[in-house]
Amino acid sequence: MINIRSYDKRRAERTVTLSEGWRFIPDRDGALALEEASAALLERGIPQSVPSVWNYIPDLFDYEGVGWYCCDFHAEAGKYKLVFEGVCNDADAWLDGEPVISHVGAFLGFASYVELGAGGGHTLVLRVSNHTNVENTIPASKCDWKRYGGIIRPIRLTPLPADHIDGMRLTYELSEDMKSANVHIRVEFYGKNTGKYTLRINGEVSREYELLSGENEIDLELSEPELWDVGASSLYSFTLENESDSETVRTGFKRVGIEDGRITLNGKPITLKGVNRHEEKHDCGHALPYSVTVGDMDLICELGSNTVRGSHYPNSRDMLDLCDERGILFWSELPLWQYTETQASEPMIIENAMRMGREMVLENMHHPSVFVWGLHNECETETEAFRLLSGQLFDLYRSLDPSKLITFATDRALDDICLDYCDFISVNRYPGWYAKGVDEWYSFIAALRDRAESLGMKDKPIVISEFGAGAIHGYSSPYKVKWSEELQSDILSRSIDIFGELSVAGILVWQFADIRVSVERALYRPRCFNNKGLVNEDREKKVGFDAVKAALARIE
Ligand code: ADA
Repeated sequence: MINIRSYDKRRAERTVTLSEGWRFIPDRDGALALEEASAALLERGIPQSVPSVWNYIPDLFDYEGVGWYCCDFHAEAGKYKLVFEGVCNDADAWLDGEPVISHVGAFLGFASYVELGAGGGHTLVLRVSNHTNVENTIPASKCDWKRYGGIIRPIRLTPLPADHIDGMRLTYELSEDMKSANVHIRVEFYGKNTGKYTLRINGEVSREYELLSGENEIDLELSEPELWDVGASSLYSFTLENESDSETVRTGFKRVGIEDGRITLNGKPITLKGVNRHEEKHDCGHALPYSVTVGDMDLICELGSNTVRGSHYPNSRDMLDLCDERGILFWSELPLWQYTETQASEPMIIENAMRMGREMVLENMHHPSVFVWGLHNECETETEAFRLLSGQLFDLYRSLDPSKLITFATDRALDDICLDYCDFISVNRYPGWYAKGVDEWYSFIAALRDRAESLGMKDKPIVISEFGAGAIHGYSSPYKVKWSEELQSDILSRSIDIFGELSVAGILVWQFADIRVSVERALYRPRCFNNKGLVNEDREKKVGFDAVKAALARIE
């Protein structure tokens, strides 16, 4: 198994990030073969740096289809690991004219081992497609965000010694009193016979291991681990190294659970407070510079959040690292957004959802911030087809990573037949904005509690995974008219006060920032943005930001 990311300092120092010198051409018919595309890239390729989306190239703002990228670089002969941290959506890659890897599915990393026969100049070519349809792609063409195309996350090339390790996977169990942790490390050793490696924990030598060719298991006990917690980010690095090779996994120890209708973190009840956030900005799409992610996290912390829902797809390593470091819980989900019964019965969707779900878990499970895997969002979970798919995904996540919770966001909780496939019930609802008044929350939550009790799920916590209202930044109205900042602020703070009265287990505002949406939604999304952000697309605060901050501070 090839793992996607390595935090290892020594490997990072040798790693080349292929960020400059790229060229791009659109392939409007999607008909070009590698040779033709390579010639066209040489002749008229548009200079690009990577990560980026193609939508900001003149005339390509709404372009959906196929695009070709190439990059010339220099490297010595030898073995390398070539890591693609994410493209939108599908990719085929060739190195010096030879196919290296194909991958289907946006927002997930993939990697390949490559052998460079000679040192000198090399060429990497990528065919990227952001094609979607309503039948069998994930995401589908129906979604409430802009369908960007491009290489949205870094591409890295790491030299590997002839004998090397890869695919380090760490799991742990905390003892009942959380005073010790049993740690299991699985790692592949690629070498002829055996390899001597030293294990370091936070830089300190722990002990030596003789790894055998193939898969190895290391078990150890750690006493008195400092727990990772909200606002207290104790991180541990586990490094296996020798004179020529090293690999590191960074993680943290925590226990999430459900007790008496509450979510617990390290044995203590916690109310989730925070935002839904799209990894998007109006001038760079999903290819966010690190500085933007840091700025977003500063605002999220300033709001008094302890949780971010990465709606609606797996987020970048930058974002998860920052959540790990700042002690912010993270909810990770697949972009199965408003899928229908028909889609859930489509073999290709089921196959891709299962594969992408597996990839999401294996890629992100070491991040201590990740506390819950999300199955899907606002799907037809009143149907048998969704019961089947939800059950399959639930079993997959639980078996791959039993240390985290599982949920899905439903907008039909009173009819939902999949609620047994979540550890806490997550509801999306917009009283005060799309329908009825904010006070509808009282009757809705009462009805939901009755239903949960009748299903034998009385103790399942209820989290408000989405609520909100739109506001155009700078649009002020004393009458609190639709789209005014005052109305948004009012709906949000009144809702939060009601959630406090009703003692819900979590409150996640829709949404952190205004985002671009797909063009067919323009007639009911002013400016072609989803304007329910607490900040606008330039991260300027709306009136609701401070109101939400004050309201969240009133919640225990
Ligand atoms: C849904 C959906 C979000 C967004 C929101 C809205 O709840 O999950 O992605 O579209 O509605 O703004 O209406």
